[in-house]
Amino acid sequence: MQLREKLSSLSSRKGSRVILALDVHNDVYAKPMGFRGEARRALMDKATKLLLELEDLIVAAKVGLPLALSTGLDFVEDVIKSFSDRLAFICDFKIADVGFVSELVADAAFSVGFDAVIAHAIVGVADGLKPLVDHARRRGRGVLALCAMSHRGAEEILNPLFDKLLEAALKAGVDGFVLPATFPHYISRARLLCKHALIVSPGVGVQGASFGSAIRAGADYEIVGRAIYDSPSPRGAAEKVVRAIEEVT
Ligand code: BMP
Repeated sequence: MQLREKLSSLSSRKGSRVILALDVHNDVYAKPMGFRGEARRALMDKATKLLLELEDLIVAAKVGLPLALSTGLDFVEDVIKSFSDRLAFICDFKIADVGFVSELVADAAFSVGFDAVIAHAIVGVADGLKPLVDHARRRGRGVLALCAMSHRGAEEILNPLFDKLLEAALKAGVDGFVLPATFPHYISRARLLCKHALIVSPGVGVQGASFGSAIRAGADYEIVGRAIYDSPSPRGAAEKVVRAIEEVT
């Protein structure tokens, strides 16, 4: 099933629009080599327990470099295999390279079972996003394009290019956009320009935007990391996000 349909079917089934950013970490590489195995196992345990605890409250897990580098992709593949009927998996390596290399990275992600990869739209269409999107399509997977970011520095260089980035992403034929809850006007504008686009949005919770605010601005899903996994009660925190989103929908 394509990412969009998978997310939407899981969302209707669970009554949730939450994507968990699974950035759990424990400084594996700061430890001497002989102790890394133990640290790695502890981290794998933590990630697996979180997904077990939250699987009915979230529609997807977004896995980025912090977890993938610490545990390796074999572990990620095992996790995807165990949960793929209940969760979508989005690979967030923020690919930003020439098409050939982007395809190599995406290939690794797709081979371990990810439904989609996130790529920077800043690389442009020709020999950048386009071959990546074509490649993903051939493998039946998706590409989400990052067209604006959530941190303050994004407003210095990247976000002022938003219209061009969105246009490039559309031209390349991506499946959707990653847009910041902290600057919701980008979400509203994308929704206005592309009524049916898939929009996922980080920046709620620890980064300052309120839960539900990205959905109110026009996003389909909110990406939440620390506010859930760093909470003393991840389940309680996730329930709070789900409720806040319900209130605005
Ligand atoms: P948190 O809720 O802990 O702030 O996590 C947000 C997640 O969204 C992180 O995985 C981060 O890499 C990602 N993200 C972001 O915060 N801003 C962006 O503009 C794009 C992102 O992918």
